[in-house]
Amino acid sequence: MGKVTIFACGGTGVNIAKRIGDLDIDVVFVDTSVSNMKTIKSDNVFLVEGMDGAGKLMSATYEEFKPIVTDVLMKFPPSKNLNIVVGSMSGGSGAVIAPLLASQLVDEGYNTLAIGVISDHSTTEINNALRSLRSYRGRSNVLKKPISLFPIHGVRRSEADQTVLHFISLLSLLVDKKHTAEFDTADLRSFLFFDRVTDNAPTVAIIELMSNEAFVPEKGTSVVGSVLLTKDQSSTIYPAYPEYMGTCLVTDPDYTNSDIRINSVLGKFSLLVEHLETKLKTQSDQKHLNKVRDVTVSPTQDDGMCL
Ligand SMILES: Nc1nc2c(ncn2[C@@H]2O[C@H](COP(=O)(O)OP(=O)(O)OP(=O)(O)O)[C@@H](O)[C@H]2O)c(=O)[nH]1
Ligand SMILES: [Mg+2]
Repeated sequence: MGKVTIFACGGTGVNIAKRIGDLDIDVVFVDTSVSNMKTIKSDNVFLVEGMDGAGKLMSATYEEFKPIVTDVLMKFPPSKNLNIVVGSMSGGSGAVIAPLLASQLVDEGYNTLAIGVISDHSTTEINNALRSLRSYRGRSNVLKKPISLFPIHGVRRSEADQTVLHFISLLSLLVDKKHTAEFDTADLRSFLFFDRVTDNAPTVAIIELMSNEAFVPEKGTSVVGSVLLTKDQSSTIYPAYPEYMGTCLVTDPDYTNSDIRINSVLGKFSLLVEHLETKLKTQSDQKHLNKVRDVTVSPTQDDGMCL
């Protein structure tokens, strides 16, 4: 087993994870679609039987996948260091598989981070994203465990994919003992399971990346944890100060990034949900205003045919 295991869920998860070439990352592909899986040159494939895609209908995936969530983790043992669950939140497969898998991993005590790509090209996509987000929150409530989610939205597909790949490379650096110092698996654990080291109740924390500069958190939000990725031992974090902080010192001479701060933010989840709800309401208001024209027909035949 490598240092990191990625569970790539649904079409988007599979597409993005196929592009990961790092030997220290194990990728497990989980999908409902036979055609998506055909192109994968790996044995780490879990196909949800009895389906051929979900056609963006989340309930279909829920029925089939819920009873077999733990089968995935038995067949493909999770990483002791870090597990990343990635998929679209706007389709019918990844939007269900990812929250079920991520919450199961968290419940079993594994260091886990979910990455969710949100697309908003249609009402269905926004609705699914909201359902998937609420599922993360609902699972966190039921399990009484914190879940860390890195959402990506408002960007084009290629940029979203790039952001996911960049974030995965940063996360794998966090557990890479060869090229870093000072940051242990236990530090990552305290960052993810923030309820153990702070007085905050478990909920869904939103993970964000930023450069190490002073900033003021948005109203209604609070930075519960931060990890500073830096080459410079004397670097320190700029305010806002988090409740928990870890420093990961990058010793790799080829690392060229300037200081990067990974934040875990409480309250931001609500802002994201509100933002998507507003988008949805705008679309439904427009639909209301712009009534679809219809025509009245008088069939001549009993079966509805008009002759
Ligand atoms: N960023 C990104 N977005 C994608 C990609 N493929 C599809 N999408 C978008 O994500 C949404 C969900 O698509 P998929 O990820 O294929 O959905 P799924 O999870 O496989 O679910 P179903 O196809 O309904 O079974 C689509 O409506 C697209 O807008 C991809 O490779 N990258
Ligand atoms: Mg699909």
